[in-house]
Amino acid sequence: MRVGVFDSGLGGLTVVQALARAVRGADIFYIADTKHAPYGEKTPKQILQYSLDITAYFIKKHQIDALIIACNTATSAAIKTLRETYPELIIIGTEPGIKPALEQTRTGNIGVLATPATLLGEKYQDLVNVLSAKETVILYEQACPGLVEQIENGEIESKKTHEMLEGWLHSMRENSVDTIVLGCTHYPLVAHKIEEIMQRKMNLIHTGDAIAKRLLDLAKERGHRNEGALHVYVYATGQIRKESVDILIESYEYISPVSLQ
Ligand code: DGN
Repeated sequence: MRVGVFDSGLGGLTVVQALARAVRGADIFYIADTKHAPYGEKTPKQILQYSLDITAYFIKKHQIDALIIACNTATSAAIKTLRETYPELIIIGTEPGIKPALEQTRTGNIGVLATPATLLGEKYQDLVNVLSAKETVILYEQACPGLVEQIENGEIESKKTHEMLEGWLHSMRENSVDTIVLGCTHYPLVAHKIEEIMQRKMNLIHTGDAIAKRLLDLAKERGHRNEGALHVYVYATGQIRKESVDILIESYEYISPVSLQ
């Protein structure tokens, strides 16, 4: 099986990490679209165009069987059009894990951290509207502008990142939030900082494992066997910090940069 995975930068590698744990017998091609990062502050039209360009590249160069949009922001902006454009392709998107959060919370107070574009997107609003009609929970939604950039720049342990997170998490800490949805694939990289600031062990919900499971189910339906060796190839459209890739992915071939033309 040949799988294309993309995100605006490093974040989608947290999804590749989960794939590497679950999937065998596959070639995984990852594109970090660092030339256009962060997506969170681009228009839906721009994000759709980047997603179409990357998918066309994957199909032309790597003949992929499956596409994983390892980015909440791009999923909101592009999954519908991508599915209409490529009906034969397995296409899996990423969405904030509100449903698993509902299963795990004890206090009923759930935090959601995401990019501004994801929280404003139609897809997220639909998800929340359906749930809020049925469930008695309080959602503390918090956009985190600038956090993706801090992570991309290798600033995870910096004072500035700490202060940003402290500001965003303050009301969650005061209001017995016990479960936080990491609604951006970059945010698992600051999971330890979130627990430190919340001063308690949290249920931190990220979506990599659910995506890996979905891929295996769909691949099986199409007759792909989950056996053999796994190869991961990492490409970037602009700069990428190799040290950060090394922390996330144990074994991969690194080829950078790549031009989508
Ligand atoms: N990792 C992307 C997401 O899940 O939304 C980040 C998008 C961005 O570049 N801001």
